[in-house]
Amino acid sequence: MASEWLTRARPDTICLFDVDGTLSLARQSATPAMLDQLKRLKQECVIGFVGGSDLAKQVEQIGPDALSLFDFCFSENGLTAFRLGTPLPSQSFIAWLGEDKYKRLVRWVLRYVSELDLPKMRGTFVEFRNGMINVSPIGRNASIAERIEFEAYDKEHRIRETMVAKLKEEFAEYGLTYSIGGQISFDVFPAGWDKTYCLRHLSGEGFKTIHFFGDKTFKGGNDYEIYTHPSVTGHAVRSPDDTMAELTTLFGV
Ligand code: M1P
Repeated sequence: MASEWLTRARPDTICLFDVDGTLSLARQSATPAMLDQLKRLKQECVIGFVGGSDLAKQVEQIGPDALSLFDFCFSENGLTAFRLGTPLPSQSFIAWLGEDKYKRLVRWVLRYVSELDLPKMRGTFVEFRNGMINVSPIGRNASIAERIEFEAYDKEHRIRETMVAKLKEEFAEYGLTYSIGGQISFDVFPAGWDKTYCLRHLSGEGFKTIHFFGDKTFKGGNDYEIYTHPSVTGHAVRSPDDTMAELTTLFGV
């Protein structure tokens, strides 16, 4: 058991949280009530978040104290990771895939997106991150209202699902996973670099119970793998309010 956790009432327990839809509404800020509850929870056990987004977006949502509030911060599924504010070793998507294969992939994506006829298109169709790329048919510059519109349009016209199916066919030999975790995009990363990736950073910490809370726990959702992992006690939530209610039930905080 790492000595840093001995001040917690349950030092062998960690609670991990997805961000969008679990700690906050999609791409919005966590409420003061949620942050207060997390502070109370931190007296009970160790806490961490694990999201698909990059750290900058998570800090925008959780607030400037994100790195000190959470004992573990896992961005891009844990490909970028911090323990008590200190960076942990990471791996990179581009080093894993190689420039040539990456170029073929990104050129295909941009060509495919250029031929879509969507009601609205904005900018940044591919976001290059450390551990993955994020592909958005409408573009990452969409406003909150445009996100909501696209999500509804996508539900009806299955734009992302169709694109992912075609990518799987076209790049079958690449060994990639495609994960639709948010409203306007999907993440692309090496098979196995899903949210379970973060668990390797916890080995040696002495945790007997690893709770995970997420809203996309269904098969195909980006919380599914960690939610169903044999070492994890998974909790499916419907919203940040639901997460808060579950924490009150489980920990009395
Ligand atoms: O955390 C879930 C997802 O959040 C964002 O998705 P979107 O912009 O589509 O709502 C992205 O940061 C994505 O990478 C992430 O998985």
